[in-house]
Amino acid sequence: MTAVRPDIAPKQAPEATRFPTGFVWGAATAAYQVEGAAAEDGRTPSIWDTFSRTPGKVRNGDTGDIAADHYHLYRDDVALMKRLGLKAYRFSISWSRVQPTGRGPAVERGLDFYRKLVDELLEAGITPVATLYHWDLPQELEDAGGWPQRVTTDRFADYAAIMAGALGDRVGTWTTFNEPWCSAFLGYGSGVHAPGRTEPASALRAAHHLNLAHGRAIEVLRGQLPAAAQTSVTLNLHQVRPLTASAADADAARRIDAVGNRIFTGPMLRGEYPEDLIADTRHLVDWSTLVHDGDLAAISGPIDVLGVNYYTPTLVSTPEKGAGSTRDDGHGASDYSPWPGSEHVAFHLSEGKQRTAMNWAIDPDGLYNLLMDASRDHPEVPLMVTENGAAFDDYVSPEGRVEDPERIAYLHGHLDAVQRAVADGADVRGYFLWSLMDNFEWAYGYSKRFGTVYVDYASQRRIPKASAHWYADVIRRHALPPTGPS
Ligand code: IFM
Repeated sequence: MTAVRPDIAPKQAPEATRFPTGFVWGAATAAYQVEGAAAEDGRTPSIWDTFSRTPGKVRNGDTGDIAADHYHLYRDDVALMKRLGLKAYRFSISWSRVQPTGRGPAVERGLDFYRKLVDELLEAGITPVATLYHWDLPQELEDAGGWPQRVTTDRFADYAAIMAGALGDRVGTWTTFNEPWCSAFLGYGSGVHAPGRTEPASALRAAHHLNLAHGRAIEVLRGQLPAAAQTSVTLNLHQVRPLTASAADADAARRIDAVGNRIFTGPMLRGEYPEDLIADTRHLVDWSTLVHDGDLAAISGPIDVLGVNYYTPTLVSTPEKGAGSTRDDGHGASDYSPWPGSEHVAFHLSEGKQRTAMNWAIDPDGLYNLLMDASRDHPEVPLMVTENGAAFDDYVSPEGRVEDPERIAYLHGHLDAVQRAVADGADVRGYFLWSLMDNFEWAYGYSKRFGTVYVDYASQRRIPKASAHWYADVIRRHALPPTGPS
């Protein structure tokens, strides 16, 4: 995605404009963040189980052992989704629950959980949207080298075949990876995510193998799923902005766009790695041996939908030598850039914007620009907003309510941005709020609440926040309320 967009000036959509017919309203979660039942029915540890047990890696020593106990409470959760009027539920599958060692035959008890979840959703009239991988690699595969090793793509293709066989008759929309950038660069670059390795070259190798695993899984899914099934990948495309108009800051934005966005969109949607990325990272990997003949063709097989996740823009500069970075990406401070090929780039907090509890600037125009950029750069593929939302310091009032006007304002602003992008020609097919309910926010543990439904972790009681009722109203109207957040 390009950094500066003088050609696209955001404008206000007329109030109460309805969303397109068929626009999908959903909410999303991920297996490790909500399921719990970490050692039940044959599940074995994933890299997140190991990482969260490593002292100092996750705030308060929190783990996903119990999380929101969705594994046991999924029926109640689906009933709640139905009451809120959700039309779709985006969930991910825990690989080590269905194929504990990441190899060999599947465990029926693990598959049964997802069969039952999907049946419950279908019964409630809610479309299931399954993601194969949301960051939780089986630990045994990490022990064998993890994503930096090419053989992991073989394992992923086998796993995709297992899941297509188990759920292909009832799940119509499949996503290979959620935010492979995080798996590669937070997992193997900065190490603030599992498996916690700090090896820039491994991060790049992981990125290529995640791309290849995506392509191979798409081929497997296509071969096994009914023709009407939709395949996709979800990327957290960075909406990169240079701090100033200087050439040095423009170069910082270009580098971050390369290693944050085009490293995935290039091979997946154009069948090539960007030349500037290869040049910027040549000191770390030999791309000519990393990328084998046939890889790019495999990676660029057609997909039906591109999922995009957006929370906040990325403001970058090339600081003078010796000047410090004010970086805070919400995923933990780091003394060096986790972005190979852009080691000297500094990250900044935008001034003058309201912030969420993650300290992320609230900037709906970033979503508008992201959607417009993506539809300009890849007009052949429809878009789906697969995650958008915000963490705030929610609490239960003495009356038992959770008022979250900031989240309502956030959602209103971002849905307005979606609507403006649609009005200006972007083919956006739906919106998934992150998250259905409060959950394990990775290195932040349970300290950050992204849910539109509050979870009291002591009792596992669910309390729909005011934003859940507001979102239900938006879904009912198929439009934003005319007067804005109440
Ligand atoms: O909670 C995460 C999710 O797992 C992936 N996208 C960003 C969310 C908020 O940080």
